[in-house]
Amino acid sequence: MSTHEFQSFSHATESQITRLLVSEFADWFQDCIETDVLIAGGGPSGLICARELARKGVKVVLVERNNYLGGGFWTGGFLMNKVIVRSPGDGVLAELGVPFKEVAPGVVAADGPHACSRLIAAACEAGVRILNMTSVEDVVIREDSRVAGLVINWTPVYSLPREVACIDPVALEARAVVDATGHDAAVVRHLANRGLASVPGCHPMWVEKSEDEVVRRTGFVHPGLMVIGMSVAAVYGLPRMGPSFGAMFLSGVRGAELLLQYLGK
Ligand code: 48F
Repeated sequence: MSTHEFQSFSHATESQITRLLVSEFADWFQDCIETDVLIAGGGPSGLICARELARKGVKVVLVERNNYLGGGFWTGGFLMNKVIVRSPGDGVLAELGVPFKEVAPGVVAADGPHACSRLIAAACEAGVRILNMTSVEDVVIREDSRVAGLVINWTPVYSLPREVACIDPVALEARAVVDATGHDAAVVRHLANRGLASVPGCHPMWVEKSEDEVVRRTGFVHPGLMVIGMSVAAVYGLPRMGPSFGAMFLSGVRGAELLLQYLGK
């Protein structure tokens, strides 16, 4: 794009822009209220799972409490902008078109911001609907104890004093819910608080054991509720893995495969 022959911007008044913003958002949000799959958390596992589902025609809404997506995937660890991925996780980097280099046998390094932005773009391009600045506050439960949705509120609400922000949340319904909130396992914790699940938390670091186990244990932990990524480690008391991301990708992919079966797709 060049500005050599720059002409004025097209006409639009302030009120027109406000109206368009409201109507565009309202129409879009209406379509988020009932979905096939609701994913809590937009880190690497949540994003890849959402992308895999959406590209197969599943309607997916991803709820992320921060303004930005990507979770812990922007930096590889210790504020260093390189991400390490052990094989076979590098297959996902290759598929996303992220440049990487082999730095040890079966171990690759990529640029964090480049890898993370590619992953976010891939999820958007696949059709994932993203609600950022939105926090999961609770779950929706049905008589058969199935998790049938998520209770959400705007994240800024939680920063306000209680006497100022007595603001009720709203709920979204889905055929399946995924906890991809990382170490917090925030969705499963809502069940654990009612004695319906437990979250022992991660055990000390042991990358070689943890990555394999996280992928193996990815799956449903309660009717209607699946865990992927580091939530798996938190729920099963697995060792933490530190700054190695292959298991986050493959857990997300595995979760998507299981969800496709569950949804009969
Ligand atoms: O923590 P996060 O990146 O989880 P992940 O996908 O990947 C873990 C790795 O980044 C790394 C690791 C292994 O390599 O140990 O930590 O399992 O992303 C979790 C996302 O969930 C959001 C949070 O802001 C982050 O972007 N999140 C957490 N709690 C909530 C939430 C909540 N209550 N509501 C909405 N989003």
